[in-house]
Amino acid sequence: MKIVDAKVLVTSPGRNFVTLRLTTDDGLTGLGDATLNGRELAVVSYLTDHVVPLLMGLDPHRVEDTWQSLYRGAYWRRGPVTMAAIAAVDVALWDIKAKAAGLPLYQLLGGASRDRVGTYGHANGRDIPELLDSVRARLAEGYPAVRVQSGVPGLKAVYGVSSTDESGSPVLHQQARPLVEDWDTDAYLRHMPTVLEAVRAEFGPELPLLHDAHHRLTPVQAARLGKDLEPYRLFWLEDCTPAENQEALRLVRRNTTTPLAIGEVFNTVYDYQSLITEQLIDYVRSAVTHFGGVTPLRKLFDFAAQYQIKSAIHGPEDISPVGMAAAVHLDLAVHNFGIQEYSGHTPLTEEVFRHAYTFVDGYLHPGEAPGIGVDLDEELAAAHPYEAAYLPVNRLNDGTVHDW
Ligand code: CS2
Ligand code: MG
Repeated sequence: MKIVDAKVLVTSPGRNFVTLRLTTDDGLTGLGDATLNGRELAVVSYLTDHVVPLLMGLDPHRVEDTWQSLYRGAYWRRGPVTMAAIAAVDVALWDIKAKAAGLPLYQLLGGASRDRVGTYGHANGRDIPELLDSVRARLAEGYPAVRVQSGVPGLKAVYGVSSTDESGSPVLHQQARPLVEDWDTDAYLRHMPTVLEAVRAEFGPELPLLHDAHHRLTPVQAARLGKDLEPYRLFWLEDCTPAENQEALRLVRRNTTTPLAIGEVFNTVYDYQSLITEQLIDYVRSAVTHFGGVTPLRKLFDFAAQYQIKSAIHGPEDISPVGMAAAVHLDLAVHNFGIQEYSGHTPLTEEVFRHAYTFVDGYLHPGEAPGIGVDLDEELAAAHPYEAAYLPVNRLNDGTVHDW
């Protein structure tokens, strides 16, 4: 079997998604997600200008060899653009291999290690009452665990909570120019314990609760937050410090027993090396889409398993259903699965990407379709072309840029 065609498709059914489609001389097709939110076209160019020409004529069964030749052969290694491009090729090749075998991908990854994949959903509120309503809504949808994000008194915008315009209507985070949001770490640190107190008082001790600090704290601030939240027994505190400084986590870990999750912006195992070997974290958060695909993410999970660290694949709306499908196959197969983030997609996105994975009573299953189980409606995709979009930036009240 040979690869005879490769196309990079960009569509925006509400938000931008980049998809690689490979076709073989046997007429099999494979899809891979290459979406890098806010920097999509850089990956499109990396793929079309530099990778697609190398794929023509390759044997699609050589997944590991293709991965190594794209990673090592570029000489310039790592980084989100490179690794999103390699991820798309890797997932498309796994899709083809599994289709050729007539099996769903999880069967090639060792088969199911569980019957269904547990998820968490997002609850957001501008204030505590709105957050409690949002938690209630997620529970009604069946989510077994909930991430809680709340507005902070005195701040107009907070991560996870839509900014509103003067009329109170939500302003979408995706903007043709970056939206500028405000941030105050002290106000946030004072407010968060009261948020968790209220959520626990309303929903009791058993509901698994998560919280995302979105890289905004210094090590000592993160240690303080972890300590202050200990009474509320979080499932995890996510991205408490800017994730690129691995040493920061030593200070946090020494000072709190709140479990820690990190890694949605990481793109290789090297970003995790000391976090894993020094047991500074409890969950690894990378997405198939940003980590170079199923091949390296499986290796990361096996490495993490030696230290009792579990998987928790990043699953926001900006991972396409193609990336989500690959994640759910991996979730079902690996032994050290922890939890899967799942935000779902808009109905239009679900029409563009028809998928075999299901979400029932808060649990995902990849389905039994051969491959990853996703079909892309190219005509509908083409009717919703790329739209320029940026993530917001944060500024402190004196105008200084802060991590968003
Ligand atoms: C996130 C994301 O899901 C998460 O935990 O932190 O929503 C993140 O902000 C986006 O993926 C950025 O594109
Ligand atoms: Mg996050």
